[in-house]
Amino acid sequence: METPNTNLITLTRHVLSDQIRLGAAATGDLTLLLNAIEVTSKFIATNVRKARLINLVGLAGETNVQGEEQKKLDVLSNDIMVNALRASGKTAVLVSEELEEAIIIEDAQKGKYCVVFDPLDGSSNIDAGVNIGTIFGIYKISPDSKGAIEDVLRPGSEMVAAGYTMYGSSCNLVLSTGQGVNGYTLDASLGEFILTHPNITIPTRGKIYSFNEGNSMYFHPPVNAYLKSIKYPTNGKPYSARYIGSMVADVHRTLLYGGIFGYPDDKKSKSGKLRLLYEAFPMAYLTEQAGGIATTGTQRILDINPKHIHERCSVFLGSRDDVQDLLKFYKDVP
Ligand code: AHM
Ligand code: MG
Repeated sequence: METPNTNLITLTRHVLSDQIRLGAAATGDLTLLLNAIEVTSKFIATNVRKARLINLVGLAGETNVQGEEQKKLDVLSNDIMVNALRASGKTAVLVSEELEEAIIIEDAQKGKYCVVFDPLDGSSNIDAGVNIGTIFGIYKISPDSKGAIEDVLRPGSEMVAAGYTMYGSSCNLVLSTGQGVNGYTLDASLGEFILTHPNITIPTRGKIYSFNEGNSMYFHPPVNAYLKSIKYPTNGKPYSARYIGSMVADVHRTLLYGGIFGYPDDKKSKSGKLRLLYEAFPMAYLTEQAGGIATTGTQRILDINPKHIHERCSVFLGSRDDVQDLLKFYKDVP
């Protein structure tokens, strides 16, 4: 029998070792903040797993058999994140997909980081037991700011960290603090995320495309022309289609196996569907850190200057060569 590893690299140990390496510049605040996110991921993971058993499935506002009001999983996930991030004492501004307005943290608990997040992305998949996830991005407030909305209305390239947790057959947390991308798997018996995917790098070319092709009739000409080119190649094999409809799962697969994920703007959804701040930015940040490209088709995603916290944008991301192939169509087909 194999003896257990006694030199486990947990998420906290790994992030701490990075901070120690950075020396005087690091205060440990980011480590503590990430620790709060890690705890929320464990809480959400455990509730996602037993959702059907404890009446977490269904619409918020519905009552269960005991006549108690149910809390939808995404509401619950939002609540735990807001509570844990506020209590960490390391945050100044919070933006959640679930909340219309940003939360400005009161002085007594204020820190210097801003967290933008989608607490439970892909939640329409919950009832079917399909993978869902939490997405987050982290900014540091400007030196002269006390924490204001302007601190998060900044290009994604200014984020200091981004990541996601995927709740699937295993629970995986994927994180970048600006020095590459690492993946950790939750060991439920230990209650710790263990480093299992060090230094994730996207293959330069993949064989998979991931689009909701049901929207083809609305897609702009460059997108349809590109899709045609990979389905009917003049030489070589056509690409395989994989689309889960859960961004975290579709991007996770793209980071590991390569290929291209796309949710473009189209004739119906003029700005696309995905949210810039807490969906597109964190995933674009991770993609670039893993050596890939993330674009709207006409612009690098991380260069966009957000005007509103909930704005949307067109997204294509993945392997360098695949995204460059797509971009050629944007140049050629107006
Ligand atoms: P949500 O934030 O309402 O869950 O929507 C975002 C999700 C993404 O996870 C996924 O990429 C996309 O919506 C799928 O949309 P569609 O069902 O239109 O293909
Ligand atoms: Mg979402």
